[in-house]
Amino acid sequence: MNRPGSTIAAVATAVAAGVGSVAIVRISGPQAQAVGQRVFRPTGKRQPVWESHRVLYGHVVEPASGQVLDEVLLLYMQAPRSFTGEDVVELHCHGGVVCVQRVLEQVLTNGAEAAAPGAFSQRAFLHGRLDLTQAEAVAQVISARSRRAAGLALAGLDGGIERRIEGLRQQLLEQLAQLEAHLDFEDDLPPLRPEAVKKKIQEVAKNLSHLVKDSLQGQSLQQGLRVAIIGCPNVGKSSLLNYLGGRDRAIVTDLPGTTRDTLETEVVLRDVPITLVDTAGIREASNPVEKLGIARSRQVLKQVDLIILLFDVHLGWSEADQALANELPEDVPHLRVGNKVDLLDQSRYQANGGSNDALKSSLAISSITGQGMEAFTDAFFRCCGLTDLERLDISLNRRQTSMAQKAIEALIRLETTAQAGLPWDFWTIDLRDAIHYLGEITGKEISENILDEIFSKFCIGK
Ligand SMILES: Nc1nc2c(ncn2[C@@H]2O[C@H](COP(=O)(O)OP(=O)(O)OP(=O)(O)O)[C@@H](O)[C@H]2O)c(=O)[nH]1
Ligand SMILES: [Mg+2]
Repeated sequence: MNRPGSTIAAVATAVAAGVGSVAIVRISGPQAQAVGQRVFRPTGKRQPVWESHRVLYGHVVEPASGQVLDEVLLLYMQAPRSFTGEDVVELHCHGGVVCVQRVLEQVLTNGAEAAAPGAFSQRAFLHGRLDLTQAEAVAQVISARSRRAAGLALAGLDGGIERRIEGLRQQLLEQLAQLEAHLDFEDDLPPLRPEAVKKKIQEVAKNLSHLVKDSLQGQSLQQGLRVAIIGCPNVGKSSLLNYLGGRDRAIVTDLPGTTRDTLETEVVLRDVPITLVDTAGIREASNPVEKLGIARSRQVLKQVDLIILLFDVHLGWSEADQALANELPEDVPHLRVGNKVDLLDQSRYQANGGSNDALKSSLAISSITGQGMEAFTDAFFRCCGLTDLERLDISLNRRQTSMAQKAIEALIRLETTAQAGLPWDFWTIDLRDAIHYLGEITGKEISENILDEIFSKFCIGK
């Protein structure tokens, strides 16, 4: 991390070869204006007026030789009215990688140091421009892979997480204050009822538990799910991938053993980003290429959130399907889905009293006609534990969730203490712990190294 009080600079926009017509080099710190003045030459004869929030037009030059490096717009924002809360100069230059690098180099040789990952956001936090949950939400907004995920992240940016957690923390602080007052001035105060205190604390714990549960769903929404389609050859795995992806991504033929390698495609189902993995049909193969593909299919199963076990419902559930079902990893949820339902002779099937055993215990779909896809999608989300996505308003990230869980654990310990009838000072220990963990979420009680660690996970320029 950069020293506090230093002036830092980095490219604040996405850096990708040949993409984007404009890129921004951001300079932040007490020397920002001085650095800007060293490398910037206004066009025209009039001296530029360095007023806050005013745009200047000119060139970035190499100061010694006067060599022009790029044509830019310069935006000066005086502290504290900037993203970081410090003096900020932004150079809006041309987006080519070479241009941007040359401008950044000049800035770095004229008084600014390279910004560490997350340094701008960290300064915004340290100057009170953002609370910690808002700073973390910035990263989430940027990396959102669906509209819904972006909406959820924006709620965090708007301070939704801070308000919710701070509200709960305040309730715990009130209880702590009460307990401490009683420890100090027991005789002067009306007696405290353990039941009342316990009830308040249980309420907070319940609230936190709901929030953690929601957040696990929210994280799936943010990060997306990884889902493998697995099954015997020719059951229609690649066809299902193509159907869900809305395009012919995988090769489909009527020959068993068509897919030889795992193949991934990104789809968005009900606003959740999903990586679908098509795999080689599993069977006893003799062809060495197919064998390798099958080994990969098995490998994939260990690293997914859900396995779709596909079989051909018009052929029925076979021994081979059962053998495959038996070897699925136990800790990954799986969904049994019968494909090619359009081939079932409906009239004959119903005349038999609907006695296709394979159908009874599974979902039936057709990857050609789309039949049954709605029910399949419902089951899909249920299986992943995503049942009330629509209701979600805020979601903690992983770090925040683990702090919330620690707070809940502390409150559970407190309950045991209460059950055991231990004196008030024992209660305050766990209560303090819970308050501390909630404070770590919002940044109200957080050590410098943890902050450094949080912000270092951001990328450069944020
Ligand atoms: N009628 C019907 N045919 C289907 C359906 N799904 C797939 N098929 C056909 O079944 C054949 C095999 O489909 P694929 O998608 O290649 O099957 P696969 O499971 O990927 O096969 P491998 O890659 O060989 O393991 C193709 O001829 C598809 O057109 C379906 O729902 N209904
Ligand atoms: Mg295939």
